[in-house]
Amino acid sequence: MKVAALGGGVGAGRFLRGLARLVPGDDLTVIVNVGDDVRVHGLHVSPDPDSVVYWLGDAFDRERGWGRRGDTFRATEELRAFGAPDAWFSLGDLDLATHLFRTTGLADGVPLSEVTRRIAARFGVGARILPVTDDPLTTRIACRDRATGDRLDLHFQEYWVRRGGVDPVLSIRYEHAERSRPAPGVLEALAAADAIVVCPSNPAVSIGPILAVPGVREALVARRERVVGISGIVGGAPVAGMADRLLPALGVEVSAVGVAAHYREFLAAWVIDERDRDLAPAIERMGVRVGVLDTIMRDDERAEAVARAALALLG
Ligand code: FO1
Repeated sequence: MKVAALGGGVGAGRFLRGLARLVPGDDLTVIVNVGDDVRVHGLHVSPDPDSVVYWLGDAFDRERGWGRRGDTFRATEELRAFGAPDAWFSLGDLDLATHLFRTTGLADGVPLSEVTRRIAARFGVGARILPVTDDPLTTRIACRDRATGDRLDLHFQEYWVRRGGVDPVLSIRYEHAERSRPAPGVLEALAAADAIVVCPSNPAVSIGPILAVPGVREALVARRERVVGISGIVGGAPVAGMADRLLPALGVEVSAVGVAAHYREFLAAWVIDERDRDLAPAIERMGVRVGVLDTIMRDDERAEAVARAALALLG
């Protein structure tokens, strides 16, 4: 069985540990968000592709929620002592090696998708990890400075890490998306998949940029009968991350129904948590099949159960 999954960040990583148990090796293709990618100290940092690789390669720091387990931050501390302007973004010492390897590869003309393949191979990841595009694509957040009320236009990482996600969000845009092309293999994986899974990732800043790459949303709509998603919103709040601060800017209600409605154009089935059981009829009225179970993925066994339920909903 061939499966293509769309995602990025912690929600995806946790779930993919379970999905990869059911769909071993390169029968699983993960199409990953690159809108969070950022240049730090001249290095190309790809947080979501790295998260997925570190999760599947069992190297992720689950406690911190980003970066490599057991990492140290001596280089970042030293950069802070220099007063380096980018030192608000912490790069672990081991993680730095990933960014150096990626940046030199890109400078030598190797596409991001190929560098990502090499990084995934180093971590023994069998699944194919594909950045959605090799082209520039950046998530920008327009917001109001919480202190002054001034309008700000920020890179996602400036909004979230540098300023702590406290500024009221006005709008979200995926810069350069309209000029980007799907990376080699993305549309092919979507066309060949027996199942397409939308991970429980942030719809605004993880799934949104993926869908903004021309051709990707259309590919999902064309395969609607094979598309299942898992809600990352449980009981009206995100299980992880900041979706509650961003979804209202897209006009999306922060609930399992709100996100299902946002995806309905390409969604055949939707997995929700048992705490949201009452929402099932409203989702079914949109023509979307619903699976209800405990979706809190405390460990890989739970993640596998959620993945199994999602695939079963497609029949
Ligand atoms: N998140 C933070 O809250 N603070 C950081 O300093 C930080 C550094 C960082 C470095 C590499 C990386 O891959 C991720 C990093 N993150 C950090 C997480 C990241 O900002 C976001 O959580 C993701 O982009 C959202 O998916």
